[in-house]
Amino acid sequence: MRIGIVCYPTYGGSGVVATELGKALAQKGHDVHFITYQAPVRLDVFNEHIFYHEVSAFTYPLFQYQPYESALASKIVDVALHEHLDILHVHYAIPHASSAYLARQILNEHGYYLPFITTLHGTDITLVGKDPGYKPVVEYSINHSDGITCVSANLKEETTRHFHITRPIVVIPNFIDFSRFRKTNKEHFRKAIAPNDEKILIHVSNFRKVKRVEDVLYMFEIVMKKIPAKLFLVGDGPERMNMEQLSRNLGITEQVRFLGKQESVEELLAIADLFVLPSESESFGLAALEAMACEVPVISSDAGGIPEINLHGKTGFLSKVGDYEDMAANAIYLLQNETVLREFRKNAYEQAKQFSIDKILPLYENYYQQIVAVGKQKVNV
Ligand code: GMT
Repeated sequence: MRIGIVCYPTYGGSGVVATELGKALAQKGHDVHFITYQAPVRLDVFNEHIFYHEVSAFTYPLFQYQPYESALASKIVDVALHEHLDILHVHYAIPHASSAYLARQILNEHGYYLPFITTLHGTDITLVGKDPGYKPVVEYSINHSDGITCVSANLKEETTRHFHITRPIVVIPNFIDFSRFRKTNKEHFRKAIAPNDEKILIHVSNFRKVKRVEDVLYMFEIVMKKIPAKLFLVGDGPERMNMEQLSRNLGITEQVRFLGKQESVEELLAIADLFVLPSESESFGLAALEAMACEVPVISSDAGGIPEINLHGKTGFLSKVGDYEDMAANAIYLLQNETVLREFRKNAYEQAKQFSIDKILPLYENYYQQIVAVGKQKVNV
């Protein structure tokens, strides 16, 4: 198949999922055309089946805001006509689904029906999409997609709760590539970082408010009073400065390392004992799944789709959003019980296997085929 993929190319869950999906499809011989404003950060391989088309929005002094949506729709039309795309897959509804809709309408005038699938990832529904400033367009473009997928059952529920959806939504969860995310032996690294055998806790996020990174620090302060421990904070974003200040106020800077954005998170996960994810809202929690694939149990909130990944009392523990004391108690319990921790590590890995790319990729391929078949009957309707 010739597949167009539209996504956010920078750091962020939806862009990562879209890029990894595209790479996996290319490996299976599909031609994959990324249509984005910048080369996706995870597009780090050369493959004869991968193509990149840059969206460049012409600027003009009259524009207070760049009309990116129009530029994207125009690029989709251009790529579809020249590369003969069979299907377009847009990740994150805003503004990708409405650009795809406009492109499909334009192409239809050329006697060419380009079916598109919209994958909803999270904040495009739960935070931004439901805002009255965007809602009518988001709702319309979801309902006029040829296919709709959600990354978790919880996000499907949220979507139908916030929007009047008239078409079926298919849940296709995010996936993990075990060739990258697996436990490796990095004992020398661990010894250098934690020379006194301290336990290592890790949090990875984009440091937005919704991630509640402050709860990671509050819970860690309780944990380190009981157990010698270190905390890695990986990622960057709007809350980073506030979190640095908070760790100073809490007097825990010696034990906390802000590592910024990291290309090889798996190397840090290889030496971690627990992953912490206290989010207020989280449609899936890909970062937690990556940790689990590396045999790291998860201490998390029970927000959104997290319970679909992190099984309470098995692969980690769930607490109410904001209950960092409970998270600390759960972490202490696991860190003080080596046998239980080992069992949880094994369970986390087994659970992650359910989301292996080998299982999830065929779900997308089958769905594409189904949508393409229906689309073939729709030229000029
Ligand atoms: O908010 C983020 O973490 C980024 C956001 C995105 O769309 O780039 O992530 C969402 O999509 C990820 C991939 O499907 C999910 O793993 C995250 O749970 C989801 N984030 C939220 O729902 C807050």
